Amino acid sequence: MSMPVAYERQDDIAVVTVNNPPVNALSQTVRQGLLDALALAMADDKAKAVVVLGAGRTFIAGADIREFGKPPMAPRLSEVVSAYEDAPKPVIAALHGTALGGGLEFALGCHYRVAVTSAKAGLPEVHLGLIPGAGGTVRTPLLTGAAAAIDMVTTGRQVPAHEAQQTGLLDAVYDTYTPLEAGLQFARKAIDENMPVRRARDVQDKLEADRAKIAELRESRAAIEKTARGQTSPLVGLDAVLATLEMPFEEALKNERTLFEDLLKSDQSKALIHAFFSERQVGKVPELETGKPRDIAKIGVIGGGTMGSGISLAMLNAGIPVTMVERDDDALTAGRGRVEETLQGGIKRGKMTEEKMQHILSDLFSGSTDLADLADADLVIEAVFEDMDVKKDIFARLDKICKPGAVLASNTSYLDINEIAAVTSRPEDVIGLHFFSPANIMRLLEIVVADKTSPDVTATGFALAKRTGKIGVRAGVCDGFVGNRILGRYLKVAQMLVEDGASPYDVDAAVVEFGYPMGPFAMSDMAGLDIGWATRKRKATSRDPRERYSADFIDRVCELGRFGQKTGRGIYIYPDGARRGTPDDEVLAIIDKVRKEKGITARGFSHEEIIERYLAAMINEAVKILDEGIALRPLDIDMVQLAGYAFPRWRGGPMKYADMTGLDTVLASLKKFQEDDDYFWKPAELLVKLVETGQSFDSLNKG
Ligand code: T1G
Repeated sequence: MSMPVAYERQDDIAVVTVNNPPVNALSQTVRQGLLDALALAMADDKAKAVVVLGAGRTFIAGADIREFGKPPMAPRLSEVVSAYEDAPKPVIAALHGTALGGGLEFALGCHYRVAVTSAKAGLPEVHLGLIPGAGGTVRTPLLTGAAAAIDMVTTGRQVPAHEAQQTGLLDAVYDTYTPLEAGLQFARKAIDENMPVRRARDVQDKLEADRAKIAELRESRAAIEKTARGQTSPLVGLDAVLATLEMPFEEALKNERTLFEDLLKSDQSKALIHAFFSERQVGKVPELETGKPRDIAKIGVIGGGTMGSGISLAMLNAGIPVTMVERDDDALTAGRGRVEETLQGGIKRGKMTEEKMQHILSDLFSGSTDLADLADADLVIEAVFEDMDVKKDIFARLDKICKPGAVLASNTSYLDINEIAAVTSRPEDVIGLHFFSPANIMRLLEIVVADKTSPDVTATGFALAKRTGKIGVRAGVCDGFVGNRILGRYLKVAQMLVEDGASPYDVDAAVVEFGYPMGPFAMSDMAGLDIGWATRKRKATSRDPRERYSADFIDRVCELGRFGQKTGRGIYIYPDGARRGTPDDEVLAIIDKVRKEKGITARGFSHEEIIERYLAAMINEAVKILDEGIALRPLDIDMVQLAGYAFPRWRGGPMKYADMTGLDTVLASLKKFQEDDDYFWKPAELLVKLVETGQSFDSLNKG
């Protein structure tokens, strides 16, 4: 294996290259290599300046996250940063790709920072439940001012090179150079102009101005806390930057290190690091060992409604040509209109340009009212009404129209893909691609692998997910696949809690307190109560008589034509089209009436018990899904919940949460609730086995 850090000299400039694919993470060998290279540069009398850069696709993208949780290994990154900062010769960091976390902190220890235009710089430690631990919260504000530093540390966003130059983080940005050329160019300038060794720690001009407005800077705390929704690292990051304004440099570094090490031990950080690696692990499925993704150059989307237009946009935004097929011209015009309206919205929000919108509408998007126009599509995604007969008819027609090898996908959210595949002569080419609304925004894509789906087609689904920036999660065929099946269980718990005495508004409040953006009833009002109502009616005949029915109060609300936000009233009232509902006494009266009819004596529920029941039901159903092979690993279920159902990321997902709570504790809760309702709360067999054998969900992830 080549050395992770190479040293050479080009004329009178030392060049230090970090080569630790794939992202030049600061592993122990890289840290040591950097110190060794610095020693060579300092001992080399012919070297008048030093350039440090990354090989491959990016500058250093951070500390090696895989080292976290293991005993620290010398040298510490902070030692490496200080060694470069104290070097007597000018050191220039030449950035490209994404200079992130410890990578940017290393660059801040260099005396100058230059970048190519496409480079980005960021401090994403906050997304791992951490803060920068090697001077990022101390050196950044000295260079950029506190406000820009607070933004970087608390949001973790990647700052484009030109913006980073404007804030003072970078000293020069080069449009046409390679990273090496950029570094050598600036080093030449530094030598010829005898530029000083300028340490970030000595830059004081912005510090005084910031000290004068520290009270104003503190005011950002409330907004950061609101956005954090229970995550602590953004607030700790704010405190660390503010401490820089009030402490001597060395003391501020020590303060940052203490805060960092506390966070590193926190459950939130362990959960967020789990989420980080799970997001990358979830795309590694057995079918990829043999399956080869098919080329997707043209996609057909059948249906231009909310889902069809959203799916079309997800593909168009990734630069993939789409032919939208609708039943008639009016529907097609409406579908195209939805696409254009969303693109216009993107322009208003500064996320899209007029030029790109025109390119999409003129060059990539086309419409038709004839399925035959999909004859040359490489992939067809059906997104029509959730009716099995309608879907079967479409797939039977596609079977005759589409070219051999075309992938035929349904966006159904619960119907049986095997049944759909069976009407075609090519079941191996049929798959479920379950998008989540809005499909151009939501990252989750459930890739539903039917019995006969070929590995190539599954691999094509995962390649499409990556190409469109989505998180593809493998699911087997069952009612609701992974996400909606679990959703059904915790919605039912919410209903039972209300029948037994809790108010829907209190259930929602407890769930929001847990870290969700909204509770189950506000969410149902937003989606439309009529959807759940139709599902309950669809399942009425097949419902097991042992199953408690606890949705009467919602059915009564629906019978009044109150379907939620879209009708101005549901579980909440939405005066004047407000998006945030207010409690409705009439709903509480309906609930009381149902309780009396059912002879239920209402009792109080603490937020703690609401969450205990809510999570126990979610975890229990998830274990069954795992045991049935519908989901591959516990981390797959975590990713479904994190990417598609707003489970708070700093809790890692329901399976990580269960591991941290203790599977024995979860089992004890289920057994306690089982006394009142054996059918609903019976613990999953696999959960019992895991507790008996002392295993965790994490152990299954590794397996
Ligand atoms: N450490 C270890 N492995 C990493 C890694 C890291 N920092 N970053 C990426 N990988 C692995 C990743 O798991 C995957 O592995 C492969 O690299 C490609 O990643 C002291 C303490 C850089 C924007 O948080 O944001 O510095 O699956 O698929 O889409 O203050 O990776 O192939 O086996 O994501 O091109 C701060 C995290 C760390 C950056 C590239 N840095 N990484 O995205 O590739 S904490 C970060 C990313 C820190 C200091 C603190 C992205 C990327 P595998 P990928 P990508």
